[in-house]
Amino acid sequence: MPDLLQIGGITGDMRARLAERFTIHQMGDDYPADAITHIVTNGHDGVPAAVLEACQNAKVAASYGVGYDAIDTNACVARGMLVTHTPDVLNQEVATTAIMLMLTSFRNFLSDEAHARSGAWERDGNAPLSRSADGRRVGILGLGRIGQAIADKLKAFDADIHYHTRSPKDVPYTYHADLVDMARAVEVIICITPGGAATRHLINREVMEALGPDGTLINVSRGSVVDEAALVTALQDGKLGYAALDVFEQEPKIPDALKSMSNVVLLPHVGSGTHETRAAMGNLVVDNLLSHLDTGRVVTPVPECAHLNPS
Ligand code: NAP
Ligand code: 8YV
Repeated sequence: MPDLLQIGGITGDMRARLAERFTIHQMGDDYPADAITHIVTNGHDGVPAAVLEACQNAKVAASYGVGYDAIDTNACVARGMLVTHTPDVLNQEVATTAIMLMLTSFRNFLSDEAHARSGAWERDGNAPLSRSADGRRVGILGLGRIGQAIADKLKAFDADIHYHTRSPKDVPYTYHADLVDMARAVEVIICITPGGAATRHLINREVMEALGPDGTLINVSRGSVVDEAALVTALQDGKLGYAALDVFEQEPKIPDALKSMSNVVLLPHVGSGTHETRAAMGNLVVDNLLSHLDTGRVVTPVPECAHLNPS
C-alpha cells in the first residue's frame, strides 16, 4: 500500500478509511520520507518546510479545513504537488458561529447566564438590559462561501448588510471599496476572509476607530486578520465598544487583557467544531486522497494548484 504521512491528529473515522488503502506514518515518529506519496494535515499544522523538503515523492497534501494559510502553496505548486482543502461543507456551521458571537455580544448572554446561575438574580434582582441584535447595520469583510452564508442568516435578524472585498459581487448588499468607509457606515464588522500575508492586520487601529465606541468587531476568519495589540488598546481606550472572537494571532494563546474584559466574547477556534461538520470535513479529506489514488484527480484542490489537477 502507498505510504501516507499524517501531520497532527485525524478522527477515528478518517483513520479507519485511510488505513484500508494506505500505510499511515505519524509525523514525529521515524517515517520513510522517500516513500511518502500522500500527506494528510490540517489548517493549523500545515506542511512544514522540512517535510516538503524531505518528502520529495509526495504528490498530494490534503488539509482538514478550508483555510490553508499554513501551507506554502507556491512551494507545493513548484514541486507539482496538489494541495486540497474542505470548502463548502462547513459554510453553515461557521456562519452559525458568527451569528452566535454577534447575538452573545449584543444580548450579553454570558453575564446573564452567570447572573442566573450564581444566584445573583435572587440576591441582587434583575440583570442589566442588553443591546438588541435586530435591525443592525452589519459589514461583512470577505463575502465568499462563508460570508454569503453569514449574510443569508443575518436576514433573519433584519440586518442592513454591507460588505468589503477586493472586487464587488453580484449581490443585493452595499459594497464598499474601502474598508475604513465600511467601518464608518456600520455598527458591526464580521471578518471572514482567508488568513495569510494579503489580509494581515486588515483590521487595524484606523478601522477599529472608524467602527467606533459603540461598534462590535467579530472575527471568525484568522487571528492574523486583526491587529490584536491594537484591538486590546482600542477596547481599553473605549475607541472600540465590543469584540467577539473565535480566532487569535498566537493560538492557543489569548492575551490576558482580552480575557479580563467584560465587553469581549472569546471562543477557542470552534467555528466548524461540531460532530456533524467535522465528520463532513474528514470525509472530504479522505475522498480527496482516495480519488487521487483511484483516478489521479483530487476533488477539491485549492485554487493555486487547480491547474495541476488532470482534467
Ligand atoms: P472564500 O470563499 O475564498 O471567500 C473569501 C472572501 O474573502 C472572498 O469574498 C474574497 O473576495 C475575500 N477576500 C480575500 N482576500 C481579501 C482581501 N485582501 N481583502 C478583502 N477581501 C478579501 O473563503 P471561505 O470558504 O468563505 O473561507 C474564508 C476563511 O474563513 C477561510 O480561509 C478560513 O481562514 C476562515 N475559516 C475559519 C473557521 C473557523 O473555525 N473560525 C472555519 C472555516 C473557515 P475577493 O477575492 O473579491 O477579495
Ligand atoms: C478548522 C478552520 O478548525 O476550516 C478552517 O479554515 O479554521 C476550521 O474549520 C481548522 O482548519 C482545522 O484544522
